[in-house]
Amino acid sequence: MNSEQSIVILTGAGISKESGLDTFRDAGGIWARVRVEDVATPEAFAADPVRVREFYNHRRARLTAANIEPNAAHHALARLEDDWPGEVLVVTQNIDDLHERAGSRNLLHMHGELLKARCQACGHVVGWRGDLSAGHVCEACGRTGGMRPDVVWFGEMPFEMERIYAALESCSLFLSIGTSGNVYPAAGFVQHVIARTRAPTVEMNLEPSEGASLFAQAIYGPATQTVPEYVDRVLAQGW
Ligand code: BV8
Repeated sequence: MNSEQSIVILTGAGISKESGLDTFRDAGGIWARVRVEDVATPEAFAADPVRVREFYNHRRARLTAANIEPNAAHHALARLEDDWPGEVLVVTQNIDDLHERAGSRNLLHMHGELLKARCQACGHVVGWRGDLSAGHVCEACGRTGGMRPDVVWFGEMPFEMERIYAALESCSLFLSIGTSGNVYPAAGFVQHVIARTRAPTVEMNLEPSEGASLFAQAIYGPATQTVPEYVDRVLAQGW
């Protein structure tokens, strides 16, 4: 356990499930109700911006509801960042703000953030907690009609990829928590770590992910149980 040992943690929708937010591919998940092609691609937004904004308005209203709070797994990762002597970086696929609200600071939202909006005309990004509509004016360029959720749709380049790959290539431990391993490039991070480091790779999920066979270790169960237990163990004795 030394300050040279950095930890990279990839999280997905499963870490927020016990906070009351839906996952995508579980039974009853988001993609069981709407099609990716209709709400999560640039083409969908061009074809029917009202429908796409509504899809995110509904999720933003859910996320900002009073009863949605970070859970013990989010808090455990924030505690790991505070107490581990080396760097701890959380790379989340999630667009919710539960990691921040739990206290994580060294955090990258590779698929963007639900509580931000971006102007398609000038690229200006602004915090956004209410509904988004075509009538909203960009505070930077004054144009209307171009405000979109600041999230990464299918076919768009995820954010901060250079920083993420640099962190993966120098980590001493890679954890993947609450993700089904269906979406790239995130689903390929474990192979990147294996190809370039000797770091242990650990999957923590409710059930084996698509990439389960690639991980050196697997811990299955609800994140609010498995993640705090694992963090306690790492802080007490390393890995
Ligand atoms: C891109 C938007 C390139 C915001 C999302 C190979 C290489 C590169 C790209 C591709 C490739 N093959 C295919 C592609 C294209 C595509 C892709 O991956 N398609 C898949 C479907 C095959 N990828 C892309 O388009 C990406 N862009 O590659 O660009 C590029 C290159 C040059 C120039 C331009 C572009 C962009 C991908 C991002 C898309 N946006 N979301 C939003 O609406 O949220 S993806 C969406 O899926 C979410 O972000 C989500 O986070 C992500 C992954 O889902 P999961 O988080 O894993 O959620 P899921 O429900 O699937 O799983 C939950 C898991 O939790 C389950 O396993 C469950 O068991 C577990 N669980 C449940 N409860 C609990 C639990 N675990 C613990 N405790 C519990 N209680």
